[in-house]
Amino acid sequence: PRQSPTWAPIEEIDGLWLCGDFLSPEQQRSLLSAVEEEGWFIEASHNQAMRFGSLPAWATELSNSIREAVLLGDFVPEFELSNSDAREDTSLFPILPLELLGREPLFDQLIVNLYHPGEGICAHVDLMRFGDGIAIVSLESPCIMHFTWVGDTCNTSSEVENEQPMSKVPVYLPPGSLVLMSGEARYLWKHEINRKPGFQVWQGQELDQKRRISITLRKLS
Ligand code: AKG
Repeated sequence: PRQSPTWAPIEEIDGLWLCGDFLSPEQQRSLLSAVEEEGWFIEASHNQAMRFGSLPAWATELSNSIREAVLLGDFVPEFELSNSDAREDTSLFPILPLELLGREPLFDQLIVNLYHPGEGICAHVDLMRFGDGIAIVSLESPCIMHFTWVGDTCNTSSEVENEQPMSKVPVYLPPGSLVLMSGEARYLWKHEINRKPGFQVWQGQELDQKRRISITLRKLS
């Protein structure tokens, strides 16, 4: 059995959870080898792979670990529950709504993205064809993902452009981390990664940009 993972809510964003120690260095190496063995990125021009339906065995294993990490979650003090029986009360389980955690399969769509230094992904809300509960596992370079509130619209760009510009919420994603987005974090906040010089600054330091691989798991709705 693995050690209890440490979950932290991102205070500004409802439904956004970060597990910084989701994968040990050894687990990260083994996941990276499994991804590399797929051969998706042998050609230098290839930087994304997508799978629907039945996922490679390593991705199913990863989904199982995500479910387990949520169930084993060690919460930060503000979520420590006063009564020891409270964890039995599923309505107090704040990471993923239980109906998401109990669905089978938990995820049936996989995207693996490979980013070279300087490359990122533009601000977006994931397509509505995917249900609630999105998981992103980071490997190799750390990065900062920025979140921007889109108000009470979903992802119609014309409406989004009319929103007041809001400050972005930076979230530091170390290698081996797991991000879970549900509810507002999934539907009402856009996420982006800008790895151009000047945007990946954390605690006053520009992050060293190397290759980054991310694994995104979602469920078709
Ligand atoms: C996407 O593929 O839609 C993502 O947002 C990926 C984010 C990431 O690479 O961490």
